[in-house]
Amino acid sequence: MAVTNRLTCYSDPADHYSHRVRLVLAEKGVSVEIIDVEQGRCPPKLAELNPYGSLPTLVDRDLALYESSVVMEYLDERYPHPPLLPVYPVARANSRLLIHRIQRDWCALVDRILDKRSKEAERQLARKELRESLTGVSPLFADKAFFLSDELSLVDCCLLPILWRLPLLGIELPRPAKPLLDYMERQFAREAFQASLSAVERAMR
Ligand SMILES: N[C@@H](CCC(=O)N[C@@H](CS)C(=O)NCC(=O)O)C(=O)O
Repeated sequence: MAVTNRLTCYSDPADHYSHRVRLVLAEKGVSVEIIDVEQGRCPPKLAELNPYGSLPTLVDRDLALYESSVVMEYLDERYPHPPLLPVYPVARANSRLLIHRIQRDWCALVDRILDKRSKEAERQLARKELRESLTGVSPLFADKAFFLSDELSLVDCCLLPILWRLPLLGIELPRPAKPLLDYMERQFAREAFQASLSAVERAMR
C-alpha cells in the first residue's frame, strides 16, 4: 500500500523564506513531501489552500498554513524536539523580537537586492547597508555557538538562509566579520542544514 505523507510543504526552491521552513523541518527530522513551486507559478491546488498563493505553504491534514514565521512556530509546537524557542517567556519574547528585527532590517534589504524591479543604484545601496550591518553585529557571534544562544533557535533558522545567499546577493564579508564567518562555517556544515538545501540552493555556493 502506498504511504502518503501527512505533511506537505509547497516551497520555492530558491527563496530564503521557504528555506527557513525547510530548515526547521530538517532540524526536527520531520518526514515531509516538498513540492517545488517556481515564483509566479502558483499551482491551482496551492491557490485553493492559500488565498495569497504565497510560499512557503504547509499542509498538515486539514490545516493549511502560510507566512513562514507562523509555519515555523507551528512546527516547533507540533514537533517539540528539539525545541527551537526558549522555555521562559522573557527569553521567548526576546527571540521573537530578534526575528522581527531580522525581518525588518535584513530581509527587507535582501528582498530589495533580489527584486528584479529594483534599480541598480538601490540594489548597490542595499548591498552596502546589509554588508555593513552584518559586519557591525559580528562580535555578537563570538561567545555562543548560535545567535545569542547556546542552542539553535528559530532566530538562526531565519538568519542562516540569508547568510547562505551572500554570494548570490553579491556580498562578501570583510575579515573583521570573523566571528560571523566562523558561525556560518559551523552552521553550514551541520547535517540538518545540508539536508535543508534544495538543488538550486546547493549551487549557490
Ligand atoms: N512574508 C512571507 C514572504 C514569503 C514570500 O515573499 N514569498 C514569495 C516569494 S517565493 C511568494 O510567495 N511570492 C508569490 C509567488 O511566488 O507566486 C513569508 O514569510 O512567508
